[in-house]
Amino acid sequence: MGLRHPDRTGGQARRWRRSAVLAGVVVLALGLTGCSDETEAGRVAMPEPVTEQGQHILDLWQGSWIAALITGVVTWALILGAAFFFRRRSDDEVPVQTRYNLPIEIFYTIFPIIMVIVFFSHTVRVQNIALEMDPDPDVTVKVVGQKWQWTFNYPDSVDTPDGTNVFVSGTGEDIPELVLPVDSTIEFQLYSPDVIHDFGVPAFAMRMDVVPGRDNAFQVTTTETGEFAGKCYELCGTYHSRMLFEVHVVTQEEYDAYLAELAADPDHVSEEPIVGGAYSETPVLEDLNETEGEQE
Ligand SMILES: [Cu+2]
Repeated sequence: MGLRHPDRTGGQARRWRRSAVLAGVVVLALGLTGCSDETEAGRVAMPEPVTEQGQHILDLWQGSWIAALITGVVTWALILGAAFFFRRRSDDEVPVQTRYNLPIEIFYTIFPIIMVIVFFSHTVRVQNIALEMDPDPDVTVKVVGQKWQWTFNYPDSVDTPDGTNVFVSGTGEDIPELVLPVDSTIEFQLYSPDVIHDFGVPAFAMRMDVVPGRDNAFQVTTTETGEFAGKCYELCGTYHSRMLFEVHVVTQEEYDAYLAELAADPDHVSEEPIVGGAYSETPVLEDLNETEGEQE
């Protein structure tokens, strides 16, 4: 004797499928309508990207959320649907305890494999875009992460016969500016004289470890002017939280004027880029030392 009534089974299956499809459509519609780059909700909490590479990273981020939501709806429908439609209805009628369902077994074997392939291929594609290096960038900045601030060198940026380097170096109380021209490809070459730091700007949707003895580098192509916050992303010691900097993306004229201004100040000029941590002994603020005991 069959344990389930044949008529009811057909109706149930249809109803179940209909609710699953409906739930999927609702979530997909919500996901797609909220998916505008204009709002933070649409960007799923990611900052508005101001580089070409950042836009690709945002697209990957949004696409992954949509795929994850669709997967979530299918999974929730299977869990809740199974619990509801195959629940025990009376003491006389015990539901079937084991039964093969070949289509579903094939589905949950094949579908995750397809998901992994899709996620993986898009991730690799965007990673390759984010790490692509133009052999001839418009600007090269030699970035030094040192305990516990940043030094930004602009080698060969000023027109002098010997290719003078200009630089700025921050301290715990003096947050440095990183000034970049808009619509330009910028290469960041990363140096650390001491421990591992991590150079990142949320608005670029990009960051990279700054590892002693290792030549890490990446490029961004700026698309918008503005002021953006940057910081160290690797817990690197006592004053890690002070490793902040400001990024100013400006017009080419403003950028040239800024470099000329630095070049006129002997405190910001050196023959060679300062990458070896000559400024790593930057004295930490006295008041920081005084409050150190309280912080710990
Ligand atoms: Cu650091």
